[in-house]
Amino acid sequence: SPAWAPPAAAEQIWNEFSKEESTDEATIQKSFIRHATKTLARSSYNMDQFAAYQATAHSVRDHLIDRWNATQHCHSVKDPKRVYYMSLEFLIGRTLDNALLNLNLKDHYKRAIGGIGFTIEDLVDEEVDAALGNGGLGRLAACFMDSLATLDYPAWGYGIRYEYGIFQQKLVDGYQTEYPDYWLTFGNPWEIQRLDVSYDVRFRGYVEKYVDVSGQTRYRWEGGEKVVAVANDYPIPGFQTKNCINIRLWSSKPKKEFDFASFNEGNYDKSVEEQKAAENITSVLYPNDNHMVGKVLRLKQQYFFVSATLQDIIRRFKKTSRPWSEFPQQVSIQLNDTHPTLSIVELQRILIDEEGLTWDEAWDIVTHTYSYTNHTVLPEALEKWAVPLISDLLPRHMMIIFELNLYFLQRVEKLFPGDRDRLRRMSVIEEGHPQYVRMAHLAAIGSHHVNGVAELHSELVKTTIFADFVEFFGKEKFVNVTNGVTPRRWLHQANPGLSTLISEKLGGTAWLKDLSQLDKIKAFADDVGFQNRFMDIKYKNKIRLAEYVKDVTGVTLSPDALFDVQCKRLHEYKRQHMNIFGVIHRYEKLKSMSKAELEKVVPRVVIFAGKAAPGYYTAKLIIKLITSVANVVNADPQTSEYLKLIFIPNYNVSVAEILIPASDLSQHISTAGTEASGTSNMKFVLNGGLILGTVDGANIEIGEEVGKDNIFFFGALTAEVEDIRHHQMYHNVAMDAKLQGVIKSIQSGRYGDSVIFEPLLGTLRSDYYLLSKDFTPYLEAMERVDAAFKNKSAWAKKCITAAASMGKFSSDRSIQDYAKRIWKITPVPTTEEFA
Ligand code: B1N
Repeated sequence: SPAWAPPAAAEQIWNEFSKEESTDEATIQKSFIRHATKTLARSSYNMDQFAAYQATAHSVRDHLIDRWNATQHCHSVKDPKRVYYMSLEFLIGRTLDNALLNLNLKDHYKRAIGGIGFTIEDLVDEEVDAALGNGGLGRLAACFMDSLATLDYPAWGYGIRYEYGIFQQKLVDGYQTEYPDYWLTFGNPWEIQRLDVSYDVRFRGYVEKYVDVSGQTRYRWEGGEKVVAVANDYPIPGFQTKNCINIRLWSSKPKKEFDFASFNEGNYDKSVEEQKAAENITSVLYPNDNHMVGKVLRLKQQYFFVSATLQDIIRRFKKTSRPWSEFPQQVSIQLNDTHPTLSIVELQRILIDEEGLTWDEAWDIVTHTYSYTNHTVLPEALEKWAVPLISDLLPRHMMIIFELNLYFLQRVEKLFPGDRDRLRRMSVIEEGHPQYVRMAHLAAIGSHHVNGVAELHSELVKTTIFADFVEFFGKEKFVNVTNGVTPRRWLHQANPGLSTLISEKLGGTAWLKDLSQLDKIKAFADDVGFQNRFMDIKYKNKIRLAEYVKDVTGVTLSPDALFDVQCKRLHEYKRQHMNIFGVIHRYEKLKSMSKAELEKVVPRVVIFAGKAAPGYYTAKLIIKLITSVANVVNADPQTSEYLKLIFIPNYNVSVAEILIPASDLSQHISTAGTEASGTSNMKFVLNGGLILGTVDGANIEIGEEVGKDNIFFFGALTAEVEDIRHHQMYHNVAMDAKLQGVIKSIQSGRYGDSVIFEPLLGTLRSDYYLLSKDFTPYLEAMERVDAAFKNKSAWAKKCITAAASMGKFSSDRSIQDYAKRIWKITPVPTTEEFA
């Protein structure tokens, strides 16, 4: 149909009412009341706090939508190269407070909502987290969207709208139990359902070979079953810019609402079966972090998401009638790990089967479009899919994978003639019964750049999993982009006290868009007045956390103690068990001390938080050990002044926002070479806490920035780990004596029936993660921490210096790295004429 334009008489009214509403108090109040009464159908006698949150959210959403429309209009007119960030996880957390701060509306809403008789802080707390991710990988995607929006890049996020996010964790008898996270129960004001944006996605079926009019042999994928992907949009506002980008999350719907034939035959079950199967695809997020589980439904999720996303990208590309050869100049697609790798195969399929390009033309476009981020080198996390599984679900894709692998191996053979073992190592196909498709190989072959997420990790990527690929493609293809975090959420929003202090000293909030300016705060590190204010903010944050802990666990904490935090997914490589063994060692030592000795001890609060994958037995046992030790330690009057132990249940983004600003010390103690980057390490230091960590991941670069006096390093180095493992394997190496003492203490039954912990203690026999080797150095590092904490002013100086050194770790810097070196895109500010 021809483009619509309002009739002359309506034009003025259209222009007036489509403009962004003003932000004076009365206008906000009117908008709140309009949404309360019209959108939510509430009246003044049945408004509760949750309804007030919803009304507020809807009124803020109006602002987001205005900016979103302006941004889209601007991008359509200017038609710049865009980046598409494909991720199966976006761990966004709450939106209200973040949107208010990014739109610079917080104070306006505070007053307006206050005037109506609600408190904005209370309303913010009513929101449930959008927990569509497991941990660091998903949260990184969310930080990246904030930076892309803030820096005015023309970008889209694409993912899945899971109906169930990461499970909710409760403790029952000290064990983790999982409950479904049905986060959409009361609707979601932050999403815009786009029933008009939908695509068919095919599964199974068969491949037909035919000869086209020009005599070419071609293939087409036919038959099978189709489901529909429907778009749901999540506007992401930038900080202090009109720019507002979009995360588009797909949900699955049946193609046929209902099988009437079956229904009429009285076969009711069968008639709804298909519908249920279609809806299942986007039902639940797989709760594994750094671990591959080869379930068919997960593969279906991946292809469903890939297919819908590519159709959407191609539709947008085709609007401007450019030739296909210009696709890579208009489109850059970033793969967040290998999870969306089928996208490479799908684009190749579309170009040759549907668009009629030759194989070589198509492959040239594909390999100039994609780039791939690797997030882990742990073997158990690398994705591989059984060939029969792919053949059944995606028969044409399996053909294309074999074909591109053949061409690839022919090129390898040419460069390294006769090197059979090299071909075996580099093949996309792992031979065996069954064969497997190695997704990382596919991603690397189909991408123009592969990046790791911290310096060390990027080196490991080049020397371990992709060593052969570096020799083949050259090292320029393999780059590092160190992760970052958004200072908007992780400082300005989570720690308003510290943000205000910094803005006061730097004369405004510009530093929140250019974190390198933090450097200037170093000048105040020796200033006692500043130290006091800085530590007073920390103290208040510790009180806020203590109140929260009291609320959820009943345990009382003293904010004068050293708050020592380890919050992250439970995993053996992250070594939460080393931490709890250290706590047991400390407790035993306290028990043996005289009163005079005790008085010299630095009181400590050790806090754990994090979820274990539901099927990860050892990780769940570590939680049980922590809670069992906590029960004993917290009830011991002899030590209670000096040691408290807390496991905060259901760790998520909004818990992190309370926890991180309140820590004096945080632990990042993975076995060297295992944690690709870590990102909470950055958040903790940015909030004025120090790190106790191994020489691993981004800890290393943080150490370089803050200086060696302002970080507590310990433990074996990456280069040593393999030798130590080898040595342990073939020699009778005695376990560290102090660790033996800890194990005896557990086996004494002091923390309950020790039989249940035997499988955990058993892992120390082969000790793959080097707990024994690192235990004494770990305890020694702890002693250095205690000694340092005693000198209040010196400690404050360390914290200030460290926090002020964190400029590098803004996700703005990461995004600018990607944009300039990999995506080749430039900012496109949404200018006034579009607003
Ligand atoms: O990605 C983060 C890093 O900071 C962490 O060090 C890294 O462990 C994390 C399969 C993963 N790597 N791999 C995953 C998540 C889900 C899944 O299904 C793997 N997560 C990481 C950001 O770079």
